[in-house]
Amino acid sequence: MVRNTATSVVTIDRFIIEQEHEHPGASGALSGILTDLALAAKMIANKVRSAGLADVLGSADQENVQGEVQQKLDLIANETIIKALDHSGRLCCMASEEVEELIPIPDKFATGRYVLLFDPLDGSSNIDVNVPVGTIFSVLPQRTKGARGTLEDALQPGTAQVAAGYVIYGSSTMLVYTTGAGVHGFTLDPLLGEFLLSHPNIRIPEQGRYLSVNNAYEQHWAEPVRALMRRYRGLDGDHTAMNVRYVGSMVADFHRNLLGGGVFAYPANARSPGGKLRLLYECNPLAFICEQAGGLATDGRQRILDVVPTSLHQRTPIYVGSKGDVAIANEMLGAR
Ligand code: FBP
Repeated sequence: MVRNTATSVVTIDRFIIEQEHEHPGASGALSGILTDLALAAKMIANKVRSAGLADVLGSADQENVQGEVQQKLDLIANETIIKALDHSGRLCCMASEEVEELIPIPDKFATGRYVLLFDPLDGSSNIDVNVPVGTIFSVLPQRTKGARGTLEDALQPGTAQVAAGYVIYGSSTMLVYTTGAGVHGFTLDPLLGEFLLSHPNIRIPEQGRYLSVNNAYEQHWAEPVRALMRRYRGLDGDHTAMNVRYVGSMVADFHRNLLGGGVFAYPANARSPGGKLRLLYECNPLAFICEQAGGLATDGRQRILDVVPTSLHQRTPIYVGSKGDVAIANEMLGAR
């Protein structure tokens, strides 16, 4: 029997609309934001793919708000996202890891009731050596009343997120997102120029194979963190030894562990006592995705999504991944 497979191709646009239909009161604004982000992702993917040819590699000779040298592609990705979303009438403000202050919606454009937080190109220090990089985003509802958003709208705990996702620019380009109804992955078909549903309902294994951590900081970790890592590696206690895999590009490390199971950890260390990674642009969105896939995320004291942010560029330690493995981090680090 020949099966009709014509309807089995699900584009991201179709998927977003079908999900919207499950919420009869939805205005379509969130769907529009996701569609705009998918377009921005395709534009950034295009730049990343031709980076070596187009003189966009290397440093732009500027430092970002973290004091790190920005790569040219960081700036391009940042601008691409802002320009793809600022005129849509769906956002009241944005904030980016690459921009110190809140990004206002220009007066000439209408505003909406959502806030977009993003890291335009995570792992960008790896670009010059052709290692996968990614874009991470988080969408919050506006909580103040005015047309233009304020800092208060951006400084909400991760539990307030209505959507979060990432794009990985790897051997293929993938967009993975959640709106709180599971985690779904789409692969960019470069010939069609469309993201197609390739990984519906991603579930992270309960126990994982991979441990992703930068061991070079071991001497700067607190003793409980060192003990935890020894346990993960099967050196102490009864944990099966995990394979250490560390790309040094959070999206790539997180993505592998989401599919294969395991833990991504960036603990605090004596040099970065508050951790390195940013709560709003990196940790909250990936924690939301991980929990939606059946995993956990903690800072070692509490659930990442419960942390109440006090500043836009706040950093945090993070342990995110398979439920069974992150539970051990909670236990050994004394999380409540
Ligand atoms: P950037 O935002 O500056 O790229 O830093 C984030 C990041 O590259 C993560 O993607 C990665 O997990 C981490 O830093 C690597 O840091 P380290 O080199 O200290 O292990």
